[in-house]
Amino acid sequence: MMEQTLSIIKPDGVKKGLSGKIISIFEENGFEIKALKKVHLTKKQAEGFYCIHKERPFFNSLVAFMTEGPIMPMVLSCENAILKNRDIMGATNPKDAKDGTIRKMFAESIERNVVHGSDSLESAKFEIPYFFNVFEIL
Ligand code: IDP
Ligand code: MG
Repeated sequence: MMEQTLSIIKPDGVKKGLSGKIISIFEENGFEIKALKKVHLTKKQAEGFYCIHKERPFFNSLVAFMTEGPIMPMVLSCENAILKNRDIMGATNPKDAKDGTIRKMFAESIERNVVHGSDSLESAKFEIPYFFNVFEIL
């Protein structure tokens, strides 16, 4: 089934100049980039995006991290895009991520882990329109 998922290159990835490499990995793995932009989130915008995590102990630190510099959200499309993107990203903690995954190759820590990816159809349906309107998704 053709699906869309939201990917974000987080502030650490943008700052380290990894955006081109990461986009290449998505394209080489058969994803089509349907939308892409660079934005610098406000505190409120980051809190809204991660509202499902608001009770977690790492929430404030996560919001501070996600607002420390620009991010690059994008909409990726392919068959089973949501799961496939999660596979290519690797585990949340880079210590647990498999060889060859983006987080294994580039992430510093469980928090500074370079990329975000929607974890379900439900979250993709919330996350994609958080960043892109219908005219921006080609
Ligand atoms: P995911 O990004 O792999 O889906 P989530 O559990 O949804 O992981 O957590 C969202 C983000 O919050 C992570 O990508 C990471 O940046 C941060 N995070 C998750 N768990 C921890 C933690 O235990 N300590 C610090 N930051 C965390
Ligand atoms: Mg998640």
